[in-house]
Amino acid sequence: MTKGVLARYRDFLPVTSATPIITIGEGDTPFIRSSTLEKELGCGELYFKLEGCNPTGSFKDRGMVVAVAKAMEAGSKAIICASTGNTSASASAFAARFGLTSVVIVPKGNVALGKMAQAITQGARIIVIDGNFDQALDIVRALVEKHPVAMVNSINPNRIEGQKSAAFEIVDTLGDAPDYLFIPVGNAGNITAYWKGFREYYQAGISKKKPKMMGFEAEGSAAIVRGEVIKQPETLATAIRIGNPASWGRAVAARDESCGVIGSVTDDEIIAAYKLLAAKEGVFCEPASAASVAGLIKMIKGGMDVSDKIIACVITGNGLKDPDTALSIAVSPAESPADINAVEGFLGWD
Ligand code: AN7
Repeated sequence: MTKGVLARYRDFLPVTSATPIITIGEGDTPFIRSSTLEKELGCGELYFKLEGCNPTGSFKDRGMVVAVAKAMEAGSKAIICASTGNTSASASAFAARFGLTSVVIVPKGNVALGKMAQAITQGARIIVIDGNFDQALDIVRALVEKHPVAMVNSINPNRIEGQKSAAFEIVDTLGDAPDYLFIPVGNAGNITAYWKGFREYYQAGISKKKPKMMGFEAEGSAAIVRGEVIKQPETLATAIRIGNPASWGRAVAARDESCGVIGSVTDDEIIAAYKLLAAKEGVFCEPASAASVAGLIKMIKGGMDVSDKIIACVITGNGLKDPDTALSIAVSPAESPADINAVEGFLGWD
């Protein structure tokens, strides 16, 4: 049986004798070596951490399992989050499985189709606000001051605790930390969590080094890069369409302490990386997830030499979440009569 994050890493997590060791099968995701891009880009070794293989299709399950276990331990009957989609998909799955009520506040028109489908089918109480993620998060912060409901956004420290398990898994698999960790940045919880995980394993003597943390925001939402809150963030990578990252300061600390970079990539660069991952590696991710690889490509084009470096890119979510984006940039397939000769004609095989 799949152990799950709480059982596997309990010594590093805020687990007490009263914490329920719950799981939906999260964690232990594939860490695969690049077949093509490693050589084409000139990397020493290039790996992808496939977080879209978590049960609800994104890395959020790792943090949610800890946040929900601690909420249950404290006697909560309901959980609430603001979300660009994946947090709501994860929260509603845990709530459904463990008998809690889930409330999710999402921005109108900017949540990918699959994520909405998950939250709806898993029985969340969904409020679609006429506003963006940052406004949704402000509302959730105010609601939890007034009502007895547990907040499961990444400002809940238990979310960060669970998400750091992905860094542990990378070290457990590689035998040490990579030289560089490339990761998309939205609300900046995940870069915070990875950095915490790499630091803890280093301090425990399990790894000999710590990676440079390389976080990438979407250009239209690049608050950290620009050094100012963006009131109207824009990007087709809706998961990271966030203009006032909650873990801003901790992302900057991760960058500075690791001698890393927080940069930005354009939507065109995101889509180019998204297509490359699908077409050259067979990795179908959601657009936001491709920001990690887009950042790597941008840095290499800018002159960064990684020919003897070990690089890990976090692929945060599954491409099936966002079929609309996939189809909107694809060439429509040929339509043929149901006839072998016609099909051969289209294939050029006659
Ligand atoms: C696929 O679901 O913020 O920098 O509300 O879904 O930790 O925010 C999602 C974020 C990257 C950014 N990749 O991570 C939400 C939400 C995917 C994501 C991010 C998100 P953070």
